[in-house]
Amino acid sequence: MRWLITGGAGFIGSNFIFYLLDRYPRDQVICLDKLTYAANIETLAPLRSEKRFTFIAGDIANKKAVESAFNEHKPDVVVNFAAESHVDRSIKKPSVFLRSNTFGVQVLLDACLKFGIRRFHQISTDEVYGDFAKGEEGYFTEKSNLNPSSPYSASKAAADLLCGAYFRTYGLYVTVSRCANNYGAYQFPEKLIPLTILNALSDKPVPVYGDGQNVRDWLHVSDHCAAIDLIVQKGEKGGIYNIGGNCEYKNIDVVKMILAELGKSENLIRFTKDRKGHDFRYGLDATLLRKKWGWHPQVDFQQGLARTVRWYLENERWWRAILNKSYQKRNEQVKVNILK
Ligand code: NAD
Ligand code: TDX
Repeated sequence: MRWLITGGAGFIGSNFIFYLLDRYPRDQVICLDKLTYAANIETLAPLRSEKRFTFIAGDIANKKAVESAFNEHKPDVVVNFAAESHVDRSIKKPSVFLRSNTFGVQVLLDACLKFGIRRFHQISTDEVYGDFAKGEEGYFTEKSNLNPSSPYSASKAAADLLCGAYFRTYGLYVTVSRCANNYGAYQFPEKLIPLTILNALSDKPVPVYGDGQNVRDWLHVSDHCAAIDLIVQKGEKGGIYNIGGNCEYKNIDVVKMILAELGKSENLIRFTKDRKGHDFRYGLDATLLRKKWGWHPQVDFQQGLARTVRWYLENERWWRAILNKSYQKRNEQVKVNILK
């Protein structure tokens, strides 16, 4: 099988590429990525001599670039991870989120129709359902209404609706998965877990928004990869699948667990001004995935978190290049060949 993975130089997409090459020794993987600030091309360096892997610099919102990649590489399946993914950035500057996360998906969907792609899978998020307020209980199922709070989650919700429309109107074989918060190796250090690890390592203050009581459901990235694989192989045409971690923690508790793992003092914690429109709790019901195929998370959070802390300790070269911005130079060298 020939997989086109968009956004594969980022956190989850790169983990999925490693997963695929390991699991399917006869498959080919093509990665199309714009190499934004969130990508570090060094993540994919171990694949430089891998004959089953091809990297293409390109923007999913550029129709010509997408069509030229589809035409040259003739993928069987497209899995779209490409997106602007950081909520705080979307609050400051929404436009690029609409362009990449919504318009980019429409460009991909059109290309799938034009090139007769067998499967298109859209990686979405639990954030499209909106949140449960403090004191409220409950879980969102795949049938819950979409009620996104931030420009990021609105741009993702719009893409989900487009996927549904391309299934209904054109009969395209589309699936969508909505996942909880991921953690693990290669996560860009602007997100809560890697930011806390790296700040604590250099004894810098660790920012906790508001009172730290907001809740997130955590899933190790390897469990997310396994779920995506299942959905791509077995998901129904037009199917939507929640991928939950069944692992809810308050932010303050996650931060304290990381500090304890690193042997650092809780005095590093700084409560800061809250995020605008800050979602309180998501609460994802992942019964469908469990009932259909017996999927459930394999990685225990405490062990997965300890393993993630260790990964950052052992891979200083990777994150140091991000902190001192030298990774951008490497990205720019590769972007010289960007599809126009
Ligand atoms: P990330 O920010 O680490 O990586 C995103 C990648 O997409 C980067 O390599 C970037 O260069 C690329 N990209 C951005 N815009 C592009 C464009 N226009 N064309 C081509 N490439 C582009 O993100 P992530 O955390 O790996 O998230 C991947 C996907 O999973 C996103 O769609 C996100 O919405 C979704 N998701 C993430 C989480 C999470 O906890 N991180 C949870 C649920 C869903
Ligand atoms: O410095 C911080 N301090 C803090 O308290 C940061 C960066 C975050 N937070 C809080 C905000 C959230 O309640 O921690 C929680 C997690 O924040 P993020 O890591 O920014 O993730 P979140 O906003 O929950 O969104 C993530 O999960 C869903 C991903 O970034 C999205 O791409 C995904 O769709």
